[in-house]
Amino acid sequence: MQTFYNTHHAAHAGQFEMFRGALVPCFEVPARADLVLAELQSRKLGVVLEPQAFDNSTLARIHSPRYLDFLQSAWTQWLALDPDNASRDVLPSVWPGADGRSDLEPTNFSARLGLYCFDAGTPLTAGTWQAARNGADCALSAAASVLGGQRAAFALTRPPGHHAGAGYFGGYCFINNAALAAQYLRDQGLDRVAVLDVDYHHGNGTQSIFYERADVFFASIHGDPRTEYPFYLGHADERGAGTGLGANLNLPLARGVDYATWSQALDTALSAITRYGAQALVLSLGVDTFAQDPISGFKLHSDDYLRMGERIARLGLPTVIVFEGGYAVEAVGVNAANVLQAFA
Ligand code: Q9C
Ligand code: ZN
Repeated sequence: MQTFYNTHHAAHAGQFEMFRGALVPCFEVPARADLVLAELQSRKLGVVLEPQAFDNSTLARIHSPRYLDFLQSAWTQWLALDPDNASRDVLPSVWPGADGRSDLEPTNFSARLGLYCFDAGTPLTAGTWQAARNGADCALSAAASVLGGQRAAFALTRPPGHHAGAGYFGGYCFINNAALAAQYLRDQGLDRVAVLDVDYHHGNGTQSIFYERADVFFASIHGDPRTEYPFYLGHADERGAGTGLGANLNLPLARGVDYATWSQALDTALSAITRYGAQALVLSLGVDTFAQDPISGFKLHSDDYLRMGERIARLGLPTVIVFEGGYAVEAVGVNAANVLQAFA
């Protein structure tokens, strides 16, 4: 399998995220991607490639121009507020809330930051744009590789993407790599594309991007949003809207479930993708379903990722695999590589 590795990922390295009134060290660290790469190389799993460079207009197929402008210039604006900001991460402290206007862009930097970000756990740093932008190239390159006839391709990148919406970041995510890949498959001629999100957290960004569309089916297996992040989206009754009604499938599960229960939801999702008639699959591959994950609540074990990869491969679809979450750093390489190895 071809792996498109983001050689710029470590340019994004947050120091702290807000948790219960304190700044705590980030869970989403550069070592995550390094360890996946090391595991692929030690198993000689396929070939590691540099991505092609795609135009910004490709990103604008998913993200709003004003959001992309903000992301690209945020660090410079942050420094302009105070040169001492060079040593500080950018974290928001004010939001529009449910009744604030989002049609107007405030002039004030902090106000714009809150407009474009939904949590206080996603530090933006000096190299965030560089890392996320190169990650988009990895996802698009993987999609191009699959369109060129490869059975599957892997975008090995961080920061992850599935919590990012058309106009916002959060949940450690800035650019929605899976959505970009799905849109690229559509734009290059496929009529029906499915996104399967197996990260522990609901892919609220991906769901929102495609919610009113019938041409991209979104299925997600995740911790029940009544207790689990991102909380405000991911319920079973969210089935899509307008022409997209029926093209969204959420399979929330209670904390504590193991692979026996989780894999029943996987079978449900895969059957729905088959019934939908997808011509290609984008897999949002988070391995934070692992029993030892420090911020998640499922109980999957390393061997379960082999069964997961094998089962998803049996769908028989050309597949773009995009790396998302997974924070048990020492196991993230083995778990992700198990999915890829069993798939291939
Ligand atoms: N103290 C992904 O897996 N908050 N994002 C967790 C931990 C955010 C996870 C709080 C979790 C986001 C891509
Ligand atoms: Zn996650």
